[in-house]
Amino acid sequence: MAASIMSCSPATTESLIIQLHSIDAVKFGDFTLKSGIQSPVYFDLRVMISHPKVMVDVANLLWGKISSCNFKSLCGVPYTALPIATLMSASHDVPMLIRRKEAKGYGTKKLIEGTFSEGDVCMIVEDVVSSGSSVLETAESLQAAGIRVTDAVVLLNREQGGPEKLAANNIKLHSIFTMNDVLSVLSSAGKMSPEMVDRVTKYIAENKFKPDQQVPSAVKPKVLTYAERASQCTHSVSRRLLKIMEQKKTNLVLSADVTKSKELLDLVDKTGPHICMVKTHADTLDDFCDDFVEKLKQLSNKHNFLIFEDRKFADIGNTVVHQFSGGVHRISDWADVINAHTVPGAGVVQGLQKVAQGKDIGCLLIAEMSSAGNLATGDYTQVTVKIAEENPDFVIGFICLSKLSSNPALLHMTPGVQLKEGQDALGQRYLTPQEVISNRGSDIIIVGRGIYGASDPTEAARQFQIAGYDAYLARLS
Ligand code: 5IU
Repeated sequence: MAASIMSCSPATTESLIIQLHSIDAVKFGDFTLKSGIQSPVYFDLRVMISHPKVMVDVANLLWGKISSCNFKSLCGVPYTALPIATLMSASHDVPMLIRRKEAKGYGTKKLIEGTFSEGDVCMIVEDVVSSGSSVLETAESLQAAGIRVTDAVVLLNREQGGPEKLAANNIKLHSIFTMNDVLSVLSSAGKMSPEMVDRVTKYIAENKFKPDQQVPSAVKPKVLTYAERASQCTHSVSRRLLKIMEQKKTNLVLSADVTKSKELLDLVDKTGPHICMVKTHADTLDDFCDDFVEKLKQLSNKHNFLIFEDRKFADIGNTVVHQFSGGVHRISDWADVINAHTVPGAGVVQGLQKVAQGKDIGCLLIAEMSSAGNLATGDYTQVTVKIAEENPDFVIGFICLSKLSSNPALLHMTPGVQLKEGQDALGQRYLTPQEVISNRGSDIIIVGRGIYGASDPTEAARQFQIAGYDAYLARLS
């Protein structure tokens, strides 16, 4: 493995800053930045691509910063950092990943290009970091594909909250130089007039992020309460659900997976005060009938919860129209919430939405699954999130294992929850309410056997209610 790329004498930070100035990648004068701020200094690191030797020096210095870190691949943030990451990748034989700015169309175009396995660690490479948003966006896309991001490396840290914002998201930022380093090197080398040194010093001091000030809300998003989110929802069903969650202090959905309607109704009546929604599998009931539906609706009024039929529609649009509205179960007559796989593409959502027209029904998309070895990962998950975000009139959220979208109107619901982590004999994997809500940022826990399999289902529901709600309060604080 080469120690550095085709460079006779390795560059130092100082020599690189002088080179960047000489190729006009750092300029002094009067500039208006994208943000509208007037600045006496301007960085245009894109010009590096016309100076291969400078690029090589940049790549070598960046590599020197991260050579002791543990990572499996490199991902350059488009555009300037892409060729730099390529140089680092080729010279050190470390595979590269590319994050597309947007996936055009569904299915074929992936957001992350390259070969990777779930759990691989990827190092992000960037030219300039200001608030840290571009690095974070890249990290979020990689993480949605199952790739871990623990570190990022950047040439210029503008000291405008980037390291703090990334640290708040568990990403350590390594940088080669700051604005102050540029100033001191160029002023010592006589490349700036004394007047310009004063102006730039003042500008840096005024614009520098102060570590004692809180990370600004634009930088560190506030976690919203259920009530605040309810007021931001345009869909009536998510609004209703969030209001119930706030009022009843519960984020617990009971998965009532029993096979007799009387048993289901008894279970729901007992646990009703502790839940915000009941999840049914109408096709597993031996004695499903209209009377059962009527009684379930009465209980939903009595205890104030919604009804979620976990039918998992997964066919072409035309077929799901009939599965949803017809058959023995006529789900569209009684369910408040339904769900769908996105295997068929967006047509499944359009078919279901056609039936739901004029009714108060919200749809959840299955973006991730709790079972071992499932295929709802990576690009599949990302495309599912995109379909959800593009259909706010009908899609109210996801079945998932962690927070996937920052849109406050989209609800994240997680099955596979018990009070202890573990696995059943058929591949179901369990996480705790604390892990799901506090650590992974989901909104709702879905619990089946943990409640109906307990000797006292009412007490078990109460315990899950407390554990789930406490985890939500912990996240708020
Ligand atoms: N369910 C999962 N995992 C999933 C999806 C649905 O467990 O990925 I999509 C359903 C299956 C069952 C309930 O109805 O959630 C979980 O029941 P237990 O808590 O008994 O495992």
